[in-house]
Amino acid sequence: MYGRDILVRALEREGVDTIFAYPGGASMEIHQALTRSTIRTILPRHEQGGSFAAEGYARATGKPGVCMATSGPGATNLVTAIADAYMDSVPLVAITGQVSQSMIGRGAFQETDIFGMTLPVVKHSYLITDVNEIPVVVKEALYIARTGRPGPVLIDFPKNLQQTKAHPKWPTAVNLPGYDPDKRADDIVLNEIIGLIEKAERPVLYCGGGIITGEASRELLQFAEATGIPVTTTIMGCGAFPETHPLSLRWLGMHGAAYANWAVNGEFKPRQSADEELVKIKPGADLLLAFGVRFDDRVTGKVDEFCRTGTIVHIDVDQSEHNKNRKVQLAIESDIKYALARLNAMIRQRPIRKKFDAWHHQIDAWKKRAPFRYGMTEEVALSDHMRDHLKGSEGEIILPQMAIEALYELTKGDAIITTGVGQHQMWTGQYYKFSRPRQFITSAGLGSMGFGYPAALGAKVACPDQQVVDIDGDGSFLMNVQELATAHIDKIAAKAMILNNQHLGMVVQWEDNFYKGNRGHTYLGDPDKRGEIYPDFVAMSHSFNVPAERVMYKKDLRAAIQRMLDSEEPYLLDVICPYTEHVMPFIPAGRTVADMKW
Ligand SMILES: Cc1ncc(C[n+]2csc(CCOP(=O)(O)OP(=O)(O)O)c2C)c(N)n1
Ligand SMILES: [Mg+2]
Repeated sequence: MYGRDILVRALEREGVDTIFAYPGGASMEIHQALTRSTIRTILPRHEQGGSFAAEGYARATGKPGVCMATSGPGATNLVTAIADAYMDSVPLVAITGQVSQSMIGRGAFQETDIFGMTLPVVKHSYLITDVNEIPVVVKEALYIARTGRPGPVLIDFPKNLQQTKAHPKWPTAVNLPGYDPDKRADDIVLNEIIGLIEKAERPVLYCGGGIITGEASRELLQFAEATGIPVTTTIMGCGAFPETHPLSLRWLGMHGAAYANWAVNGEFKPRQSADEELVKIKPGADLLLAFGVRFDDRVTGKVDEFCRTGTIVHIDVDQSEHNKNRKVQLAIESDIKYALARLNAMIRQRPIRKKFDAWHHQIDAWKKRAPFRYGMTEEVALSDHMRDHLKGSEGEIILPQMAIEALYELTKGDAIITTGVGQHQMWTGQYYKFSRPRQFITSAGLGSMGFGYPAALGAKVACPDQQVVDIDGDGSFLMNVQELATAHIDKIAAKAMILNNQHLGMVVQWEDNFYKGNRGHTYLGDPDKRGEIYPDFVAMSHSFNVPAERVMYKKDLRAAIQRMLDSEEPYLLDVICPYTEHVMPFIPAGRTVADMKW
């Protein structure tokens, strides 16, 4: 077999059913092999789209997503998704064609050192140097990508080896003596956690994407119910614990629920500047069970003040996260599903007697005081959006939060949702309540605009029977708008609902807060025709043969969303919203819960 065929056969043998691949000189040999394969090859219209789609596939299933590009510019177009997968621990295998071995290092046409370029953002990488290595490399790459803390793996494959013949030997097992992803906490240390719970008055579970990648949601639900400990998640953890559950505190951090931030940090007298002293009104958690999280700055704010007076227990499969951002009292290296299952077994034998009634009472009071909420503001009423687009129909304005709530209701909270990056992303987290893992697919750590629609395509390919909707921003959507072609040609019925505020809304929000509203290139419309919506996403979508419509008035919103949901094809709904809304609550970067606006 030729090297190209061995690679494709190896992928088939590992159960890969889909690859998002864009060809070129250094990878077309492999595309030739793919034409004879059972693997579904999807041609994105930009390698970034293909690699985000592979991430969407991986995030929706937990199986590695696979993408491929040619050398040079094709390979560099994959870098953003590789970095994205690294930040969010997504199993991604990126295959790149490389120039022939004799040309490497000579500045050959379309040569880049993609191996070197991506080194800081991969879990592992390979440059194939011998045609006989291919079966082992492919098996290892997929194994490393999905096990332990998942992440991206690169395979760089020189063209001459694609064209070399060999007799493949298929390995039956991986043999990686230096890599042991199967970490298990011992019972002694888990018992210590039970002791800490027995002693605590105000425990909180702070759970992240690790619960989802570790397939530990069921165990988490059992543990929370058996102990009565309230659960807050990170954005990556949304859906790890049902957000409609009475013990749910929703998500925490910069734009998270005020009550989640108070529960973890305590409630403080609101202060206007960081120079004012911190005055605590009510204490927060005295025990924080941090499971499958990494103490990201968007969660902690000023890290020294994060859960300042609580005892913190950190369980993570990746030891390098322990004491990295926040010093903790007890760090445990373990698979989280294993640890939670053991804890549950111990609790079954010796139930926790504590009830934490006073704590639940306090949390209920906080929840009542500061739910996620929105309404008309003076800024919106006086905005040029009102003047330019809604004159005479002011009462018909569609606020972005309203559109998400309507989508939540009309999908009965059951859709897979992807997003771009910006205000719409935060509001999606707030107004769509996620009840199961892998339902909310969002670029959290890297925050890559352009992620939403291609990720929706990948999720829809993986889960064809589910409704998949990308809730996007106008800026973010435009960054990979070409993927409407992929959707139409490959018949992938992923929907896009654009919350079109004609602005880079999140940057506008920061301009309003920190730069006196001075606009620094954050308007996306046509400054000469402010009364028009620009660009015309509906016309653009029609040019791709994707049905689309625009909705401007509240009275038309629900019916328009329903038409989008009923479509058996991809569909674009352009929802025109004001840009003057701010995402609330808001803790400015590096600040504390005392600085939270809500
Ligand atoms: C690739 C990339 N470039 C720039 C940014 C910085 N950025 C973060 S949010 C944002 C605005 C996004 O605008 P839009 O997609 O319209 O969403 P909105 O905030 O208006 O809802 C920008 C420019 C980013 N996150 N990603
Ligand atoms: Mg916008």
